[in-house]
Amino acid sequence: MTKPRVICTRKWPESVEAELRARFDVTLNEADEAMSADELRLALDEYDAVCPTVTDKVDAAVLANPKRVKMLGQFGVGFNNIDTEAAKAAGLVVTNTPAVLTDATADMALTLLLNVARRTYEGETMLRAGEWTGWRPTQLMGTSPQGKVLGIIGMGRIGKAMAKRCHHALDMEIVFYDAFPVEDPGVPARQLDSIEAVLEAADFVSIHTTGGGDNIHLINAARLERMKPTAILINTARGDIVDEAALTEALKTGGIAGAGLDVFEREPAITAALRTMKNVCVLPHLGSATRETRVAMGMTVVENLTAFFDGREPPNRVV
Ligand code: 8YV
Repeated sequence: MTKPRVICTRKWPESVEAELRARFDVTLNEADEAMSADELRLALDEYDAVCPTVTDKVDAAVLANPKRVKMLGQFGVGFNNIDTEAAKAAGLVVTNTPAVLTDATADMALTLLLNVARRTYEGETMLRAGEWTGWRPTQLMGTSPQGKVLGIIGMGRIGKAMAKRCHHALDMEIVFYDAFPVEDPGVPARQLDSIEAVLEAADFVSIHTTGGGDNIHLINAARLERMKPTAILINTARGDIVDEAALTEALKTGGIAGAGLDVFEREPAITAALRTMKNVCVLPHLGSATRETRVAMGMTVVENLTAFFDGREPPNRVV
């Protein structure tokens, strides 16, 4: 029996690539260079399954009348790089990799929260530039998270994992917004009935909702104005959830105190303002970047592909 033809758009961890080779007629991306729209279109014509990542824009134009592809096995929990309506219209099944990256992403949100609160990235930059002249009682004073309010936007798996960390490790009070009632937030936490209410109450706001669609610029200028001038915004979800221009303005004018960003509106481009402002810690989309997590994400794609080509329902089908 001929094996299904599968293509990965980027380089994946070696153990996952070995598993893919064993199960499928797979084309890997040794050079790890992003594919162009034309290359993606060609892949949809020549492969049974294409496995994209956040860097592949699988939009309606790319998805117009594909000749061969039956499935898109996204490497990642977020899939706003894929036009799911167009994929559905083309009769494709789309899967993602939830759950396995929950802890890694919450760890990164916590890393950013502490980094911005304690100004560690500023200290490191100063040291690396050879500018440390010695200890002073008032040098790089940050803010203590203990007893402060954490506001979570989007109380799914990652939001709950962040709440758990901040409750247990930092003694923070938790409030959150979610479009749906959340019966069990996992730790003591109050669900508020609007995003505004969370923004007004919080000393730290951490975003854990999906990107794209209605969530584009969910955090806009008007909502940023609701935040305390002492508040810090953390985003490890998707860059398009926050209006970056409005955020930059709020950070420049003291509308809010700081931000920790792992995701950006036009990745990998980052504005000069965000790169240079002292009250912003920027990371290159590292949320799920641990060896263990990336292997688990890859193996989840392998399970989804295997189920699909065995004629079973893939465990993580989103379309
Ligand atoms: C991934 C992520 O590394 O899974 C997600 O949604 O944001 C990241 O952790 C990336 O999206 C891979 O496609």
